[in-house]
Amino acid sequence: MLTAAVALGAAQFVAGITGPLGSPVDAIGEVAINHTPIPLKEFAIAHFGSRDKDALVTGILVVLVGAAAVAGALAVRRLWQGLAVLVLFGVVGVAAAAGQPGTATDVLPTLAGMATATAVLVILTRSVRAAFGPASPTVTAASPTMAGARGTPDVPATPDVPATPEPPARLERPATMTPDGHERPPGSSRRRFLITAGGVAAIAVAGGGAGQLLLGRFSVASLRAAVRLPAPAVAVGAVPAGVQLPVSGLSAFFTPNSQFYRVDTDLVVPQVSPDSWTLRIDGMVSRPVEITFGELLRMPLTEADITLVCVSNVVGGPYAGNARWLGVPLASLLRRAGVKAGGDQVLSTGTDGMTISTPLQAILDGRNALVAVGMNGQPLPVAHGFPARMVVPGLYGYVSATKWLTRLTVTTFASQRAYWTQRGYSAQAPIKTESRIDVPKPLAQLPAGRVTVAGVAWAPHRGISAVEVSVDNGPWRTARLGAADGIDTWRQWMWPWDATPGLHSLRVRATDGTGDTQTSHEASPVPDGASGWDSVVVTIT
Ligand SMILES: Nc1nc2c(c(=O)[nH]1)N[C@H]1C(S)=C(S)[C@@H](COP(=O)(O)O)O[C@H]1N2
Ligand SMILES: [Mo]
Repeated sequence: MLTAAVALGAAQFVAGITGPLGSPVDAIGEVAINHTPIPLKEFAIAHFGSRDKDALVTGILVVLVGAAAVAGALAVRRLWQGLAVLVLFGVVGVAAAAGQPGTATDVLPTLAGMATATAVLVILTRSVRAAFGPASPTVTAASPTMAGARGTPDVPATPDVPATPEPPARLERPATMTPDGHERPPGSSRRRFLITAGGVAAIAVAGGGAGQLLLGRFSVASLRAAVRLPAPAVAVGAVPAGVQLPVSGLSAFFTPNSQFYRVDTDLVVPQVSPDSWTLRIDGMVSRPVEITFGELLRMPLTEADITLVCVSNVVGGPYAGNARWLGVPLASLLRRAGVKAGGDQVLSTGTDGMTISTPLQAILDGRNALVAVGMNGQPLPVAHGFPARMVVPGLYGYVSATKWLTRLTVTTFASQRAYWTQRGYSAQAPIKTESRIDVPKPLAQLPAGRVTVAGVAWAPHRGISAVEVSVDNGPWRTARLGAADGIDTWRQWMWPWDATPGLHSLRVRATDGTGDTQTSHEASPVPDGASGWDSVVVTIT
């Protein structure tokens, strides 16, 4: 286990030099993410929520510690068996790192970890055999100079690294005996083992810590802080009064960036420098173009309030957020490149290798489809796609909201499939009409009398025209709506309930701007989004 720790420490140290994508645990985690069966992914999201990545890394470390324990037990008897397990893990780590969308140097951390671990395993097994093992000809050997040092009891002056194998004649000598035939002071080899082990642990911690510090160099936080966003050419201005209803516990109309849900496949948040970032537009276009961040910021910027929803959001779930975005209309970027006839899909790519397919028609039909650079008055947060991402009203994030955007390819649905489509999700995925009860909380205990039931409802790009609440499966009652800020954002709602003592269930449903009422049909997120009515049960006393 110490060997595994030192392997990770050394790898982390080298990753601090070569870059964050080389960390073997993260690289293996990425492979796991990309190959996780969809039901398991939905399980992880449902049970670990946004801590699913921590759960994955913990799982990998648990497996690693378990395998290391087994490998260590093997190695004490037969070193090659322990080394074989180590090589196996090394090969997996190298393969995982090589498969990442980073650079060729991303395999170096794993190789360095392997090399260090090999040396450490040899040293530790010998030390362990000397300290705890039965007489063994290969482990008690010591050079004459070391034997001299051992003549001084209690002062282990030399490291416990055997320099030369024992001559065959001395094979019978027990482990507790020095080469010149004296009894070794009891405990001294154990002490030496503890010192060696302590040293290895210290190297592991120091390597890991130094790597962590060095990795800070790759952060683009300071570059982000230096970005000055230009004023929009098309501004939305102040939101209508009354978008925010006066209910505590209700989701804020604009989700603060720090509280905005984050969903992506990345264990390591991509750090993309705006200085080297470019956006390439190619495929079925007449003039492929490549645009720098500076050029992007000099184009006329549009402001738009848009609610983003993840397809993995279950009914009543948290993966929806509303923000004021600032960006360049995707349509104008595509027009620059000249879209040729015949294409029906824009395949966008993130620097993390994510691919997302968006219907060309949704980008060109006049809605505020943007390459966004700003979110709620700030440059995009790094975790939300800095320096630039896509935002398209009305479509789930996996078919519209590419973060760390670097390429737009005009193509066809028939010829190319995107990441989640390859994994069983629908290619076409408009956001379903949903409503959520924010207050009261599930299983709340409240005094009888006036209780405010409130929440949010969304049907991006169709708008919300009504929300209704039902108590104990009784008649639907019309809720009061917050003011509408266009059709692309969610809308708050509240309903005053005269609550009587007992156990009650509350349900909510919304009607969108086209007059369609949210379906009661319960669907899980796969393949094109959850549906059904949110409900909470509360106790009134
Ligand atoms: N590059 C990249 N972009 C991505 C993803 C990703 O994994 N990688 N996830 C998508 C999904 S599934 C959603 S729901 C949204 C979430 O955006 P947010 O994290 O800013 O809320 O980003 C989308 N864009
Ligand atoms: Mo998503």
